[in-house]
Amino acid sequence: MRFIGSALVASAFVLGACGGGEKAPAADSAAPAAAPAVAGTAAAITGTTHEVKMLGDEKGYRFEPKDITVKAGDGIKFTFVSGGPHNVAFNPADIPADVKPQLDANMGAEKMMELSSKMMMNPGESVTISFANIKAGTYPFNCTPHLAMNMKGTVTVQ
Ligand SMILES: [Cu+2]
Repeated sequence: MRFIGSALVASAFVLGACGGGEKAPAADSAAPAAAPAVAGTAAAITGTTHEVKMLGDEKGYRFEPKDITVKAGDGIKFTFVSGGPHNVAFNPADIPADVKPQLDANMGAEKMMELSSKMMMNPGESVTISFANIKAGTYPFNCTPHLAMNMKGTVTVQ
């Protein structure tokens, strides 16, 4: 029945479409797609935005400061200073399940994958990560390209 109905609709469309360039949507494509996994919504920074530099020079690859403590609602702006490319990535295995969705949503636009910020290629680029709605704890992070060179840090949320 469904096939016949669609065929009739399609025929009617073809007959009536002389000169019209617009295509009617196929009936079958109107079926809703599978619902996407519900992603967290980024929580806006309500407190202080702290600054962390990302460096690579003769002294090595590093975050400066490498360990930082923030209050609930604060954010951190990570800025590429030298020696990239750099990013900011949390290892999903290090992040508690009840923190992961919110932290992932807070990683900023253009994030590369779960808990990984965009890759920054040039001095002056930055990513700001909100720690709003993140429960108290210490969360280790790293720079993916320089993980093997020990470019690591921690953020402690009070
Ligand atoms: Cu790096």
